[in-house]
Amino acid sequence: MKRALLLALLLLTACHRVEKKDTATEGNGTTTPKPTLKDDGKTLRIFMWSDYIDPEIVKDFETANGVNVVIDTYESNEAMIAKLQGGGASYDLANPSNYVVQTMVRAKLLQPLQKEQLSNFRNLLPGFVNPNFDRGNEYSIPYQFAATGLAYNSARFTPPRASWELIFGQQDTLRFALLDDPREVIGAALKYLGYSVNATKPEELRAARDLLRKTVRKRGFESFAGGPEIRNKLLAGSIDLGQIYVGDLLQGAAENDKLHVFIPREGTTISTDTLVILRGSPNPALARKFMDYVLQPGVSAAISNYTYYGNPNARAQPLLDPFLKDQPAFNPPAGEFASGRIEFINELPRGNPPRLYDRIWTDLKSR
Ligand code: N2P
Repeated sequence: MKRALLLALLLLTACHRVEKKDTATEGNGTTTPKPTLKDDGKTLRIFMWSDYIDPEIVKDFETANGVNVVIDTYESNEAMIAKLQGGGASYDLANPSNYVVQTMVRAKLLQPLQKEQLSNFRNLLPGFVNPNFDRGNEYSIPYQFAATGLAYNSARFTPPRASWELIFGQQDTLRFALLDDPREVIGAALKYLGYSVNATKPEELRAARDLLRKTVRKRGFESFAGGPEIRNKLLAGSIDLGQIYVGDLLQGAAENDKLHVFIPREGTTISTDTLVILRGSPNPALARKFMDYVLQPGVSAAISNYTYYGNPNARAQPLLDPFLKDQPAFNPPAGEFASGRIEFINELPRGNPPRLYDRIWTDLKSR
């Protein structure tokens, strides 16, 4: 598809995104639980990362199946899990990142998805099947993958170097925002310090904590925010730099060519976001039907062409917009993984490490 056509399509579809944000909690990226609705067999409820699906694709599913799809959104895995554990909200599907799938299994939040019933499962790229975080794909299918970068608006500021130093270094004049996402923020600090995004050594985590404490004390630190919110702050000029999931920025860059994103030279995080059926799903059959639908090559490609996120579907690859294939942050070259520059966030070993990460995050958020 030509870029101009893509732009026109984006502008058209941008007007009717399906996600519903609850205004009562605007700002923290989650929505308040709705009273549990009695299942009518005709409603599919999805809890998903924000700006992560093409509304037309959802509409087509509704029309083809005579059902209603309700999508609520979140900005971090932690917020999603907290809401599910808080009860009161009842969804069929959720969209966790690879590194919290087992956490959710242990918390008894998921039910096996019965992948033999998914006729389109075989369309997936082999590298995304039977992943280390969910052997046999018992609970999850890959949905899209996402690297995280640093973004700016060149109408206001152009960074002299593609480095995390712009945020973590000595400078104290740039205004910046960080993702409201603990593994991303701690991961970026670890990467800047030359450590793994999955570091578990207390001394490495202490160094990241000290660096982050200094960082949020800088005059230029504006806020922790969700990806779409950071994109909007860059557009509005209220920040010079923003840590952001690359697709969230590319969605904005399609509408404003002054928005840019780069992978800092020290490296960055990447994760696969999945679809899972929740244990309390009122309508698991419809949930499975939706999963099989997004595994169709045309549907899968349309979602990535709209959201600008990485696509795990082999048969969707020829249908992806060429603009995306040229984005190094969309499809990082294999060498970037081999060198460790781009690192998958993994689940932390159980025991002390998760507590250390939690403590760093609570400490930062209370400042
Ligand atoms: C979409 C963010 C998806 C990437 N707004 C998070 N892993």
